[in-house]
Amino acid sequence: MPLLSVRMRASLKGKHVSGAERIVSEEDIPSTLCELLKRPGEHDFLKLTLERLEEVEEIAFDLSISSHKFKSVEEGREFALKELVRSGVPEWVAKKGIELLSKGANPKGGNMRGAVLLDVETGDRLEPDPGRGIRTVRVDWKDRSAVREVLLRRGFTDRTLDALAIALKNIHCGVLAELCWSDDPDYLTGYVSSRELGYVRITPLKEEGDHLGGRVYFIRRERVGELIRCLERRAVLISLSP
Ligand code: PML
Repeated sequence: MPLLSVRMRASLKGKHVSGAERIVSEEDIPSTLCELLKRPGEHDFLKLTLERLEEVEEIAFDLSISSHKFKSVEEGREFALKELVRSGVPEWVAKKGIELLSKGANPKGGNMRGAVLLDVETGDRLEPDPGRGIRTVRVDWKDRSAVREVLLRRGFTDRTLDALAIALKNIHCGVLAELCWSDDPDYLTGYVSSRELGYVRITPLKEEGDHLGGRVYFIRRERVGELIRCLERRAVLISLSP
């Protein structure tokens, strides 16, 4: 059965407020649209994109999840640094990633819409447009409601559900390690993920009220073109069993 990517993004006064994506069959389009239209909260612009997918790759959910709580942002970020180093990122490159997210990675100030790509060897930024960054799209869970139920039962959140899917696709495409915390000023949990360590949730990675956040992907320069194509173009569905 043909599958479609359904993407929603909403903004208020030019500022991004909400985004979501589903990969569904034609018959599920009406219910998916209703669900996505309920999500954004206050907005003055909303764009829906529906796209028929030629090819969808299925991958298995094969990452462990762990959660770590700290008393302060300093301790949380110190732990994130250690986890990035344990994933093979040189300490100074990992520090640069943390600093970029904490100060706002957009060269024009503030957050980026997409992720920063950092060369693990030189620490150079490799996004073709550093104001936009690279967005991991065309990814979803094969059985979203079953995975959601399991994650919520374990005390995780809807954000974990979406972030975990992105982290899995990133690793599948060749990202060596990822660092992420939200730009939502009330959501203080972020994560480091890599093939070696799995999905490592860390609280807090930012102070309450802080609007700065985003994603940094640590990658190898020689694979950058192939990696960007995979992250932005290849459609991936994640299943709970192989
Ligand atoms: C988690 O709770 O597992 C971390 C999710 C980070 C979400 C980042 C985002 O929403 O942009």
